[in-house]
Amino acid sequence: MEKKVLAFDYGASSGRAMLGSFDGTKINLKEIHRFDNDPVSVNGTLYWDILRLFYEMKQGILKAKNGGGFDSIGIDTWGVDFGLISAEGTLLENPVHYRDKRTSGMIKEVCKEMDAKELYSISGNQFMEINTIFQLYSLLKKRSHLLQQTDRFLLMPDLFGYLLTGKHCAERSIASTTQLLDPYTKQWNWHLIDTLQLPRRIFAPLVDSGTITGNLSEIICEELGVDPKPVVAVASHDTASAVAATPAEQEDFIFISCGTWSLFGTELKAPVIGESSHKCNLTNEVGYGGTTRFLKNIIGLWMIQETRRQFRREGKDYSYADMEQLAKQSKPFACFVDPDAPEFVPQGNIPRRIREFCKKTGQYQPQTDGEVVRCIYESLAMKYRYAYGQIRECTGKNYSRIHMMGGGTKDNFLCQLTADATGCDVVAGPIEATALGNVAVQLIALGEIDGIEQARKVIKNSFNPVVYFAQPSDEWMKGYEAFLKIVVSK
Ligand code: LFR
Repeated sequence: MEKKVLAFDYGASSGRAMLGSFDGTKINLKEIHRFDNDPVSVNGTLYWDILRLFYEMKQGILKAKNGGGFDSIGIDTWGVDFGLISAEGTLLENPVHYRDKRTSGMIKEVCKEMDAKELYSISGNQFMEINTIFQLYSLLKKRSHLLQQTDRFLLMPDLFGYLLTGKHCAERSIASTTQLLDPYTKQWNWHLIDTLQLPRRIFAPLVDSGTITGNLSEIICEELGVDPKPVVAVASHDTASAVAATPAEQEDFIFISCGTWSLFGTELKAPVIGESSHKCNLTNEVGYGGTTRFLKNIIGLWMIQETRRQFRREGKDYSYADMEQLAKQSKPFACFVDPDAPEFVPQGNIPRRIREFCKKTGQYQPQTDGEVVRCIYESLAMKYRYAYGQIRECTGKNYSRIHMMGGGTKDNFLCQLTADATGCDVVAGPIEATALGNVAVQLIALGEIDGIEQARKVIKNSFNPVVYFAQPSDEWMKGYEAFLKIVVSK
């Protein structure tokens, strides 16, 4: 009998409900519902519109019910963000967006309690202001009354799971984006939590990816007219789901999960935490089956998305394809930025910040829209090359190809630039890696697929990859040297 599972995949700019059907050899994915995820700024704080997002989840469930039913539900989302739940089970405020300024300066504050070297050695996470640890610390320092009223903090996929089932849990892949999880034991890092004086009670019980955490609650079943189907805590960090779906044949592979962020890394059996990984600021996150995702978190297509919004604010209604065309028509290697410079994280006028960055670093300042976009594309590709070198240095391994997955692979220009910059062939796809990973882990939990290796074979069977062959050149070499100067010297 064909199994049907419902995967909710929430990204930082949009979300969707995908119905995955499995006939024993292939997964067929159907998008049944898509919606925007627009954060809302209120009195200077940037929030996620959680009730709207939950409303959309209910619409997805209704559409799945009316389209033939489903056997289980799984949810994956972006990392680090969370909701605060009171002892009565209510949400105390809207979850705050990781791009909100509340974490500004918090790395320094936390490092007064525990020095950066020790913090890295016990967390294995890349230092980024967006991390949960810095969000919670800012709450403790600036709004401790709110933390006092909190019974649990639930990361986004666990929060949606709670709204569906009434059960609290912390799935390990998403918990590993907090910087508060021990990467070796995969338990909450109580020593760190106590050092920062965060209340222990707010940390929910941890569960492995693939655990059935409960059934749809009575109230949901009644409201939507559905049966109490199981909810599976999949590899609920979107990156973990995407990597679970990598159609790799070799044990050692490089992936780029490419969307709002670009996650560049590899899958390992154990964490790599040492001086060079600290120097390179690489992260160790937990994957399906307790694997380690060893990666660099790169700002990704956010730069393109936010630039498009700026162009729109200026009355220029470009599509992504238009922007790609403009970039292609512009002169290559004119200037570079470090996409991960802090000024590119918040919303706002990215083209202006690019020009300021170029001015500050003594480079040509891009004038036309095409030049701005070309600068973003090439800088991203250069940053991939940079991360590639760091991953090789820290793992001591060599890799022959890059698996590029996610929505960003629709962008042929970026795929080709990635191949040319890194000198590695790029195998692009699946575009829907995250949803496929979500579906596959549900199918494993339901006993329909026999483990992750079989899941990867099924996924490989279910789509056609596109290969971009590397065409490295002297121009790329020279361009990379120029890029290194601005990244290292800024
Ligand atoms: C990708 C992602 C990254 C995380 C960033 C912010 O969608 O989940 O892994 O660092 O979003 O949460």
